[in-house]
Amino acid sequence: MARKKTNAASADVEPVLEKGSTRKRFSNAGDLDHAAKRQRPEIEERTDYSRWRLRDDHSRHTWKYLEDDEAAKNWPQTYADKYFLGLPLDLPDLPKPKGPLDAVRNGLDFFEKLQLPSGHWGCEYGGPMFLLPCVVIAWYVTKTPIPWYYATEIKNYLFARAHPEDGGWGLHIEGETSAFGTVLNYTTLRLVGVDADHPKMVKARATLHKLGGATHAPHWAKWWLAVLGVAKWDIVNPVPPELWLLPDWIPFAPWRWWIHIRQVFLPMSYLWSRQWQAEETDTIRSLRKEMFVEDWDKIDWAGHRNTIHPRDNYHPKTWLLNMMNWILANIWKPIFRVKPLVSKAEDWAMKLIEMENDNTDCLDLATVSGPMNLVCLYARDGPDNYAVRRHQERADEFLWVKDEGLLANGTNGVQCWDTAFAIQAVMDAGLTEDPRWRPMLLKALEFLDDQQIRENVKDQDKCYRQQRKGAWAFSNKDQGYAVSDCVSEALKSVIILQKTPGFPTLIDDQRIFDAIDTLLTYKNPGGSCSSYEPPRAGSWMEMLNAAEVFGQIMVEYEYPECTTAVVTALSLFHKHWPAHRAKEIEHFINGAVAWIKTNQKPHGGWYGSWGICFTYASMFALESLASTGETYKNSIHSKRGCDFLISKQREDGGWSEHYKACETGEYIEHPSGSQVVMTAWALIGLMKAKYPHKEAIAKGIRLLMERQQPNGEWLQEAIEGVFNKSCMISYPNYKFTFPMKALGMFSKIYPDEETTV
Ligand code: LAN
Repeated sequence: MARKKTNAASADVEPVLEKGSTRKRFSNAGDLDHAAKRQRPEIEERTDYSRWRLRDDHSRHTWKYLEDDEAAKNWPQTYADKYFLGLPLDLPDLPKPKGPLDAVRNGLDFFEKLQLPSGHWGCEYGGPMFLLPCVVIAWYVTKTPIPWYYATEIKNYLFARAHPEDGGWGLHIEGETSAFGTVLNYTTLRLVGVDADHPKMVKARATLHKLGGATHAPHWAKWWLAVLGVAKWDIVNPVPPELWLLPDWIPFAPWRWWIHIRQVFLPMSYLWSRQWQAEETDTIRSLRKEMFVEDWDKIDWAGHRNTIHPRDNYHPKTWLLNMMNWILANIWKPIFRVKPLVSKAEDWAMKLIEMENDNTDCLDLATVSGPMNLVCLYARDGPDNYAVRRHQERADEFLWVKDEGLLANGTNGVQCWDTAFAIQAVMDAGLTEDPRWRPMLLKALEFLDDQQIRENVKDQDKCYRQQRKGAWAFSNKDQGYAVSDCVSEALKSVIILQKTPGFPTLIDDQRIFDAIDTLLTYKNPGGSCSSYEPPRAGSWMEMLNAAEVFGQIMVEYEYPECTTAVVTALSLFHKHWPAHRAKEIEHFINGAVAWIKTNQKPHGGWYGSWGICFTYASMFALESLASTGETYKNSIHSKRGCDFLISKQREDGGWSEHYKACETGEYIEHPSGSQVVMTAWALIGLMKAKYPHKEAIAKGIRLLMERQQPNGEWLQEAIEGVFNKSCMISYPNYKFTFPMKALGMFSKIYPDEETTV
């Protein structure tokens, strides 16, 4: 069946499994080498960038490559396509801003062009260098054909992101070369068809060998190599699915873990239990020779279970975990893993994966668990199972194409999150009633209306999910995981617009109450909020953190960012609906603000877990304090927070924090100088706190205006986001939304200064 011609504006849903017919499948699970020889992706120098289109099916992103000239002509590239692909937009210069509000207008003029057909803003969401390998290895072992245009741009992206000197890869795009990054990305390049004797591969391999070879990679990389058959399973520390059979009251039972580690551990444990390996191919045989410093047949696999390069060892395994691993590998596995127990554990693990399939239509939580689940389903059911094919199809939603090539995003997008901030930027500038921005805002509101989650998941208790009715996810309702701050930011944006004259009430009171009811479930005993769920166990669980490369991954923690978002959403709601659950809301807000105070560091700042780092979290914390009337003048906490930020302001008026701050817990300056995003965060914090010395703020505002381009845009600078302390992640839309918010706030607070900044 030929792919039907379409264009970005006609956002009809793609028929289920259409890809099964366009990306030809291998007809049987016979000799992959044979098939691979026929189907091995051809790698070209590059693809023709005028043929890529981003398709937006009600928020589901997929990049299409239009090989057919006619199809390309019928579906022209939009500004957004061209912008994401790094193609020239040829936009005229806008009138030079006379003041900050004009700068916001120019910014909006540009940003409006990036709004996607279903009303949201999207963007690349890359940064981590271990996600694309998850997708590609899963494709390879499940014999999912990789089209030449994917293979070509994967190669281009990974070559573009190789370290300029040693040719290796790090944990994330700005990180130093590590065994994790190099093992996984070298493997990926080989699997998409790059030859081992390509000069860049020779260089990368030499670096890998200097790092000790693949035996020195962390647990997650060893697991993927075992699945691929490049390593033997004995090199992988045990991941027993039996843990899922533990009664819920056990303090370390997996349902208490952070949702991401839970969802990654699940497929990991299933394949570990089965010691499943992909069908052997020439490439796999060759990788065994390429990736190790020792002779493959002589490697002491079990002896290397705990071998790890120091650069990858951000969170060394504790004595407790080492002891448990030893017992599991040497006593539990050989003696106690009797067949009935093993099958029961494997069956239950698969049942939990099936519930995740049902709840997300085979998309899954994020870019690690999705590909892993695909391999599990394939291992159990073979290639023609519906869920296998649906996973193969939906994996495309994790991919993104940019000027450097094709990468994998951290989630299936940033749709609801960035759309909420875009609306708030317009609101903070006082422009929501300006008819110029009405169509854009209305589309954004319609999008949030469409994306509100209307029901809890099926079998909520059985699969240990959090209540989610009335919530918004970070990306879209397909993924469907409520996050405290994503619900809050979206809810605020909806309330703001629906209370603005001229906007329709698309979301009625009952649906707003649903969101509030869910939000109230996020209250932690100490007053704070976490991300997906309230913590289900203490931080002692980090003793069992086996991932080595990440910190703070085992359980939920308390975050000033999430806490603030909830506080401000509840405050706004309470203003408009003073009667609904009023007591609880007041109690929630007071408790949360009290917690924010206890979370302040001795230097006056707050540590951020999702943005870099103290600048990000201090902005939120100062807003929390301001929401109950605590500002620079009347609150010692607010004053200390402002003084902290001011102490970090640079000569040119900007702020600049390096990602190392997230790893070390100390404020560290970025060597490349002031950054617009951090400057905006600091300014917003100061303005929320009513910092009285205008000149310092005006200096930062001037920097934001100077950095704005004549067409209204801001250029990409250093990476903005982080997770699990060690891994950075890009939020490219922040360079629009936060500077516009800061400029807009300034123009409202100092209306007379419009022309003098
Ligand atoms: C995200 C992205 C959004 C982010 C915010 C909403 C900004 C935050 O305030 C709460 C946490 C949340 C939802 C978040 C959690 C961790 C994610 C999902 C990510 C940083 C995007 C990618 C990351 C995920 C864990 C990547 C997969 C890696 C593993 C270690 C499993």
